[in-house]
Amino acid sequence: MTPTNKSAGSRRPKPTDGSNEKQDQLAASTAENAPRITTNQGVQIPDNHNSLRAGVRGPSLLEDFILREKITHFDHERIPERVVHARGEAAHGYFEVYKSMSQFTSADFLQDPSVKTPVFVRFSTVAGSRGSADTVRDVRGFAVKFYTREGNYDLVGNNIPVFFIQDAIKFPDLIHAVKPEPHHEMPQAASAHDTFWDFASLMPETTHMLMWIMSDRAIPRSLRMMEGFGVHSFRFVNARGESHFVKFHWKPKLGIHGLAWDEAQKIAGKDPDFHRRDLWEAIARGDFPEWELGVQMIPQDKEHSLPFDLLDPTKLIPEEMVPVQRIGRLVLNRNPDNFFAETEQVAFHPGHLVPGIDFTNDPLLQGRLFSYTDTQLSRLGGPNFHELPINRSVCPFHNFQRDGMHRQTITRGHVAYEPHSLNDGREFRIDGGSAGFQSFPEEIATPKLRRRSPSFDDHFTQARLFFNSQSAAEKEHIIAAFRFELSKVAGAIIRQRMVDNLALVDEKLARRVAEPLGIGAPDPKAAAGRAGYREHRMKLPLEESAALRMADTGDGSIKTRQVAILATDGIDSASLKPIREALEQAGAQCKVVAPRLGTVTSASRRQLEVDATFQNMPSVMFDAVLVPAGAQGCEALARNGDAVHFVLEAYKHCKAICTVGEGVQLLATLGIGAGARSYPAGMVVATTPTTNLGDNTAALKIAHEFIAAIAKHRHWDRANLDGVPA
Ligand code: HDE
Repeated sequence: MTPTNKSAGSRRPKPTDGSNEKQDQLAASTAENAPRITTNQGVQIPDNHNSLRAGVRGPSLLEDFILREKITHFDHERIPERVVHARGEAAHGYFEVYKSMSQFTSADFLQDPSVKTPVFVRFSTVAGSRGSADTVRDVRGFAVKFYTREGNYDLVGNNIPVFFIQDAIKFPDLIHAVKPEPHHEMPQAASAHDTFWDFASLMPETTHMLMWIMSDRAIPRSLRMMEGFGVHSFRFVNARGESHFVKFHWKPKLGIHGLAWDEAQKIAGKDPDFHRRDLWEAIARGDFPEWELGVQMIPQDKEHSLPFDLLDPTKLIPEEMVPVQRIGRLVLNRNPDNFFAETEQVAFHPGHLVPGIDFTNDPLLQGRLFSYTDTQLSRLGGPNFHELPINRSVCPFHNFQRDGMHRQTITRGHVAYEPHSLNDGREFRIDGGSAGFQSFPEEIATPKLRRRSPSFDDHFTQARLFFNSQSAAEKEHIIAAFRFELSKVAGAIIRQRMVDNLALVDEKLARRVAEPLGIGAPDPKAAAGRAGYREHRMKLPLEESAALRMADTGDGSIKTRQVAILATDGIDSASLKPIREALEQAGAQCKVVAPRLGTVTSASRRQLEVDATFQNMPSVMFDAVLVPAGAQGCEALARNGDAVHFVLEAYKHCKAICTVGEGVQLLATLGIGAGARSYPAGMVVATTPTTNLGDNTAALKIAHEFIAAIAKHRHWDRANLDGVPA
């Protein structure tokens, strides 16, 4: 089968709302396989199984241009992976603004609620290679390319609103420290090693971001369940040239949810593509992920009204101080056709701006403005990457840039400069004037120097605000994460330095982290005496910010949640049916998990289709577990180590569990039997005799309790989790 130029786009029904513009453009470059195989020059290939030889047993011939072309192309199939954010996945969709933002910005895509702007969004981890696991502890990239009618606008953000460093000049050091160590290239996609913590402990400005990265934000349950942030302060500029500082937020409709750390580590082995698969499958079955775009705006003349510097990317603006206005909606509704052509070749750049949006002097952002084009030159092999189908703007582009590697456009005429007069004798200048992109004319009268502003000094107050804002369970997770990471650090001196720094955030936090690390008590004075320490200057008007915790976020639905139904021969399918129906009606995805594929035969001789086995989809792939009734089936499950482990592990990872009738037997290892007076949070144990559960009212009551338990995401406050063997 060989690709032809026939459009693949024609297979899909076309939306009529305008969001189709990019899809139509891509269709022109999309190819289908065809039943005729040719060389790249179009010559038909007679035999794709045998190279040209001198005799059937003789040597291959150099003149075999068909063999040479095929192998040469194969040899060059790889391009350098991104130096950071190498592992990613992407989707197409659209953005629509709720109401005109003309008061604040002239950006065309933020004016008219009836316009749907096509987007391509790429999510990524930062430290790992292209083939690394999805669920590693890391910040996630959240890069959005808007194909607006005025050109491409890229909002290249992360799922954490602050960054490790304040100045771009430290970025190579940060990345060298977090990437695998240079002598043995270990560990892959992990910050839990000496070089990262050595750097972090010597750079107190990393402290705020460290708090976030040690939180469950860094191990998202799904890419569909995380926030996104522009991180830096940008500018909105309206038609009158007035500027507001703006911070961008993406708020996920499904709430912000994390994995348990033990679960994340196990998934990294059981299904390294966990997030990629989750995103792909949700879009494929029509559960389109959604985010709202939020903005925090500060008028230009209020630049210095906050107790910290707006230009400092290690600081966030608490939502209680400047509320987030939700101004539009992002929907991802189409998977890419080809990973390499789209997800790999897409080139983002914070400098891809449209009129009405501008930069600020954030020294991290300023450095990024250089880096992104530079990196595409080596990654995509030349200056024409804007011509790749995924990177082309949907509006036309013209200029006198010419030639270079892989040029696609065939520009006619003999003039490649301006001004010129050779076309028709008239003098020709084609600047846009006031119609073009206008940089905000900020006045800058200041000496040139290599120095950090003192307004960037305080590295601990916002770290403390973040820690104070967490729920009790989230705080415990942060402490556990610090302990885990630092326990992997061989240098005791680094562990000590790190907990000394943490004592400047919160002494109790530092003491708790230090406990199992075999080092001395945290010493805030030592930390304060080291280079890089700056005085705490910031006076925040709040002690905690509810918007910074993950607990109780989202619309409270269980849409797209994965529920495992444990089954084997002899379970009671009648008791299962109404609960399963209620779960599916509420938007959950149920899968029957059994010792083998095929079908299981229920107590009433019904055949139940099996979706997965205990081995190929263990409990870490699910959000909740349902154990149906049935004396014979449940006895068999209780004797099956994999089934018991499934439930234990789900319990340990604080997931909702529901057992019906005899299903309670699977809880024996947890010391939970039928008739217990109370059950741990998130456990729905229906002791109703199996036969009575055919009664819909009883079954529905159980279903609703179970749904409420799943909607809580996780029941983090279960007691004695350390005692559960899983
Ligand atoms: Fe990036 N970053 N970055 N970064 N970044 C890249 O560009 C860089 C930073 C972010 O899905 C690279 O095309 C510097 C902050 C995302 O393709 C590179 C600095 C934030 C992606 C680069 C930063 C980001 C990148 C590598 C410090 C959040 C993936 C490949 C000055 C606001 C985009 C590429 C995608 C990718 C440089 C800091 C987000 C090398 C020098 C802060 C989401 O150019």
